Formats: sequence, structure tokens, C-alpha cells
Amino acid sequence: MAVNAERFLEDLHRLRQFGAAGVGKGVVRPAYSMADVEARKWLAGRMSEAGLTVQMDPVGNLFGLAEGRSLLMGSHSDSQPEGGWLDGALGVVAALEVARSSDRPVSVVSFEDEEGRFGVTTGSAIWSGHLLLDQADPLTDHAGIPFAEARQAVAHMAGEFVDPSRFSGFVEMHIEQGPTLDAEDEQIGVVTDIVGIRDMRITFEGRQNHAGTTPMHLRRDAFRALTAFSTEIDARFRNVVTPRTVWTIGHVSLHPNASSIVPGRAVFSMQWRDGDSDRLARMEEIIRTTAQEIAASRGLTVEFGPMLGLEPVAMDTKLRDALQTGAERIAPGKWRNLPSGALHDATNVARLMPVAMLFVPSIGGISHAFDEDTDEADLVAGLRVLDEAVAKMG
Ligand code: HGY
Ligand code: MN
Ligand code: MN
Repeated sequence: MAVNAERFLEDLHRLRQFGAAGVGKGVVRPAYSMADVEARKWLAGRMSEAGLTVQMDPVGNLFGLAEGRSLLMGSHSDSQPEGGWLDGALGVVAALEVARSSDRPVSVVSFEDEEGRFGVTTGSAIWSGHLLLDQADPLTDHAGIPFAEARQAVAHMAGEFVDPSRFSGFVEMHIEQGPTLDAEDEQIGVVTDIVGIRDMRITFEGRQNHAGTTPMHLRRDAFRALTAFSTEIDARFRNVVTPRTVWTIGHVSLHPNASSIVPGRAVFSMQWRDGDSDRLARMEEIIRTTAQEIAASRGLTVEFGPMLGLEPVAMDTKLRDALQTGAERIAPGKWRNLPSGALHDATNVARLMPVAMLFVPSIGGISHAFDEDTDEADLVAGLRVLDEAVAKMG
């Protein structure tokens, strides 16, 4: 049976309704929120209707299992605090459509907390054994809620962890989330490898004081330490990084965060990504040393939280070959091989089985924003490539 493009697009739009927000096709569906749990219930229903056996594990990873040995396909259905309708959702819904129409046994997964409310690709990290449940449970989100508490939101649906040995491989379709395919007017990207990442919370502790009476030279201002740190690492990274290396301070919390108070504490996220583990380690060294030097020179203390991370991984060549053949059939001359600068569940799953990934363009290269979007013709082209490729993968 051929894939049904209309049914696929309808499901994609239906999934967007869970947590629909903001302008355009925006979504707010962070892991374990009510919208996320409701979306998982709906997906479980769709999996059942497709003849798959539903099993959710203790952290909320939702599987629709085909009988016997099968190919696993999917992605995640949680979103960033402000996200788009396709990041993750596309891979899950495309997998569902292929499972419904393929002659081959295909199982479907929606991993939980890929977007890292509690770390980095939390659900698949735990399922793959990269992160132990006992290590994950004390991790907190930016509001201080522990993972152990948050995951109670799916406890009523949760069963055992799924045995990975029942799967022959994993294929994840995703939007590119970068500018390459859109800029080159191409429809399909076959992923070669996924970058590595490090992520750590850093705290500068200074002295909270009156913003009118405390002379500048007597201040131990945590925010100024943070801005000095940010400028200094940019300078020190210069001889270490390549044009593809990226680093981000994306979350900052100042205490007490008031106009007339010199901030006593700054807690912030420090994240960096690159395709080379050695470079990630050299950057870590610079980050730690710079933070310590800045704290010492300004009379503050610095504390580093647990460092989470994933190593760079290459995609499986056999599965990639099948995707390339499918891409040439469906989008001749309009596809390319390319690396992924975004993280994906496939990185974790690669510990367990061969993995491959397929990209479709992101309009304007925009993602992790409400106005993330992709032409529906490109979404359908991606689905067809997947379908062609799966027929060859078995
Ligand atoms: O941040 C990432 O790369 C992924 O979207 N979680
Ligand atoms: Mn994603
Ligand atoms: Mn994402």
C-alpha cells in the first residue's frame, strides 16, 4: 500500500492542536506538560488504530510496536518552551504513516523530553542506557522541579522499558532546522553525522546590595561577572573553534531580578556543540578556567552543575544508502548529504542499533521559534523518500 499524503498531513495538523500557541503554527508542548501528555494519549490511539501494540515506558517514551522483529522509526513530540509544529512531530507522524502503509514491520516511537527540559534528549538517553534513571531523577528544570516529580505526569500510562533487541535499526525524519536546503532550493537532506554537545549550569554568587548606595568599585555584581565571562570566552575560543562550532548562553536567571538591587546571583546555561570531542573538551577547559578567573578577580564564587553531553555520531552507511537511493528517486538532483548541527534522539539510539536520518528544508532556516515551517510539498517528498527507503531496508 502506498503512503497516504493527505492522512499524514491531517495527522500532523491534528498533533499541532495540542499546545497550539503564538503566531503561525507555533506550539508550546514541553515534556510532561498537560499538552504533551494529551498529545501522547492521542498518538497512542493512532498507534492502536494502525494495529501497533502501545507501550509507554516509565519516563514517557511512547512506542507503537509491530509484531516480531521490526524497523523502529520516529522522533519526539515534546516541544521547546516556544517551538514550531514540525520539530520532532514530523518524524513521529511520518513514522506512523509508513507503519500504516508499509509491507515491512515498522514500529513507531515518540521519545520524551528530547528538547531537554531536564538535560539533553532525556528520554532516549535513558532508554539507550547513556543516562541512568537514578542519575536523571534528581536533575531539575529551570524552575527547580526534579525529573522524578515531573515524570509522574505519565505514571498512569507507564509500563516497562521496551527491549531494544526487537528492533533491526532506527530511522528518524526531521526538519533541517538550518538554512542549507532552503537556501539551495533542495528538498531532501541525507544526514551524514550529528554533532556532539556539552551542557552545564553555572552559578556566580556575589553580594546582593542597594543599587543606589553601593559604589561601583565595591560591587560584587553577579550579572556583570556573567557579561564579562561571555565576552572573555568569545575571545579565548577564537583559536580553538571552527566556523561550525557553536556556543550559547540561552537561559539566565538573576536573583532577585529587580531594578534597584545589585544582583547577588546569576544562574545560567552554558551549551556548546561541535563535531569533534577533543574540541569540546578544550572548550570545557576554557569555560571552567575563565569562570573561575572572573569570579576570583571580582570577589565572587562560581559553581558548576553536572555536565551533560553526547558525543558526535556517524550515521549507518547501509541505512544511509537506502535513503540516498530513495532521495534520488523522489527528488532527483534536489537532495544532498549534510551533517546535523541539531541534536536528535538518533544519537542515543545509535548506541543500540544502526541509525539514519532524513531532513526536509526549514523555511528561512528558522526553528525553535513559533514561525518554524516547511512547504507541505517538501514534507510529502520526505515521507515518500522514507517509504521508498524502508522498502529496501527490511
Ligand atoms: O537542541 C537541539 O538540538 C534539539 O532540538 N533538542
Ligand atoms: Mn527535534
Ligand atoms: Mn528541537
